[in-house]
Amino acid sequence: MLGNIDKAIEILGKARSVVVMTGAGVSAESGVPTFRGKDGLWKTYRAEEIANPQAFAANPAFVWQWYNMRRKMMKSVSPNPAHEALARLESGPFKSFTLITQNIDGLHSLAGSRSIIEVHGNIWRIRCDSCGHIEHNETVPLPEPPYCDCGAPLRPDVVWFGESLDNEVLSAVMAALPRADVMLVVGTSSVVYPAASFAIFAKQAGATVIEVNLAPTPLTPQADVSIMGKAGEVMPLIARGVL
Ligand code: BJW
Ligand code: ZN
Repeated sequence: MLGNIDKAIEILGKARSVVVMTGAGVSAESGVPTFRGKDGLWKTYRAEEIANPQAFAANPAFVWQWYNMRRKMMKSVSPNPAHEALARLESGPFKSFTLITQNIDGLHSLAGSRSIIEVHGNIWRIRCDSCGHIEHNETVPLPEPPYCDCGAPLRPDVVWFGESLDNEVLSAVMAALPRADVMLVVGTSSVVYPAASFAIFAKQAGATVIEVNLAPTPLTPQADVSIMGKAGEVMPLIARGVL
């Protein structure tokens, strides 16, 4: 593992433009359960069965039970050394540094990262698909479901299966990827599209891909450097070596 960390430090040391992509594994050491693997079930339902617009239309109360449970849990957690190391890395000697996250928990922002693109939304915003109302809301628990003034049920402002990513968000991602010298992919299973395609796109545009994960993923064969380890242990070593 140390050899590959040294390689990652050397590559990042020469980079001008860095794009980081994070997933649930980065928040795992803060106590936020990941989606897949042994933690990925809630009342025997998979995330795919709850995080979709059909489930919400059929049973908004059920979907809100899941979100209330997760909002309560996410309110009680703090950034871990992986979030903190990524925030420090942003102040490194780079021309540009963009952090793309699939996480909706807001922990990168709490850790001090500034250039963040949240591709799957944020659990602390709720919105109305009927009238377009959107608000920041940290109340826990919310009614199941909460209702908009227009009478429609409010939903979390997150991206569910079968829904498109926000156009402005995608534009920001597509502006960052082709410029990347290095694409650092941390704690994601790389199975959910289109997010899983971002590292492949960056690699095809010339980026060196570094992956940090506890286990191999579908991206691993394409990664130039693969570091198997805990994000909370590996990222501080990388940040210390680069800064
Ligand atoms: C650690 C660690 C530690 C643990 N240290 N590492 C192309 C091909 C195939 C399918 C599709 C495709 N295009 C679209 C699709 C359909 C679908 C999809 O991708 N399905 C696949 C599952 C097959 N995609 C969509 O529907 C997307 N929309 C879309 O494409 O729109 C256009 C379209 C519409 C209709 C039809 C076709 C196209 C939207 C996807 C939205 C995903 N939303 C969720 C929920 C967000 C809200 C919420 O949280 O409530 O996003 S699902 C869930 O998965 C969440 C995550 O962001 C996302 C990714 O998960 P992540 O972060 O990778 O977590 P895990 O748990 O999977 O992995 C954790 C990793 O960490 C593991 O590898 C561990 O080893 C590691 N780890 N501890 C380091 N300490
Ligand atoms: Zn409304």
